[in-house]
Amino acid sequence: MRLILLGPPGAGKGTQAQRLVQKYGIPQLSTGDMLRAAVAAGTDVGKRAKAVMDAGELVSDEIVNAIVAERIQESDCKKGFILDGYPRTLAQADAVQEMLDKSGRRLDAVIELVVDDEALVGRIVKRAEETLAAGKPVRKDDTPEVFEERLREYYKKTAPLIGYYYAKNMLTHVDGMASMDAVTSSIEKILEDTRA
Ligand code: B4P
Repeated sequence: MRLILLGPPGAGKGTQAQRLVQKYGIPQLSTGDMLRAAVAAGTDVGKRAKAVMDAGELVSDEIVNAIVAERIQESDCKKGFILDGYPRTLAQADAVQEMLDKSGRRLDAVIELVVDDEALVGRIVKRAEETLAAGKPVRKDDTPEVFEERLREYYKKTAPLIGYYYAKNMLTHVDGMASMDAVTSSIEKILEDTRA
């Protein structure tokens, strides 16, 4: 199964991807996690990405496409994968198509998690407070100010993907305002229908 989870920052893409990993046994390819790992490891990619991520902007297509192209070739992706937070631009969507075409594979579903802006900000503030209370380091991009920029980037660069996948008749919406369990059930239902 090959799936894209689309949606604004804080919509719950990562949360749902982790649950689908448990159920379907396919890997979660989160570009956010990969980039944060590169920053933590101090690699060249990490050094180039850090300031951009801290400012709430999108890392360059060149960097992100390269890390996904490499990751997708690993053996655990043979059975399928969940793309979480990727693609985020039209150029990245074209890159996904190219990667799939090269290997003769296709996407099974593109699922958009729909959540209103006010709820998104509330979730991010809550996550920052909970992380702080647990004595862990808070993500630099989880402040209300940086979050505003992440949302602006989303509407400018990522939202056009909704029309892109709609035109390909691949897009399904899920109410991301519902509880985490309800969102998971909706996604699983879509995936079962896709496979039927
Ligand atoms: P990401 O790591 O992808 O961060 P995100 O969009 O904020 O996360 P997500 O939607 O997964 O929300 P989550 O489940 O955590 O990106 C971070 C940065 O990396 C970007 O700003 C960019 O700089 C860079 N980047 C990543 N990919 C890139 C790309 N392809 N191109 C360029 N740059 C890229 O959920 C958020 C919170 O909500 C959690 O606390 C969760 O518990 C809560 N929550 C989830 N579902 C809920 C529900 N149903 N109800 C209530 N709360 C819920």
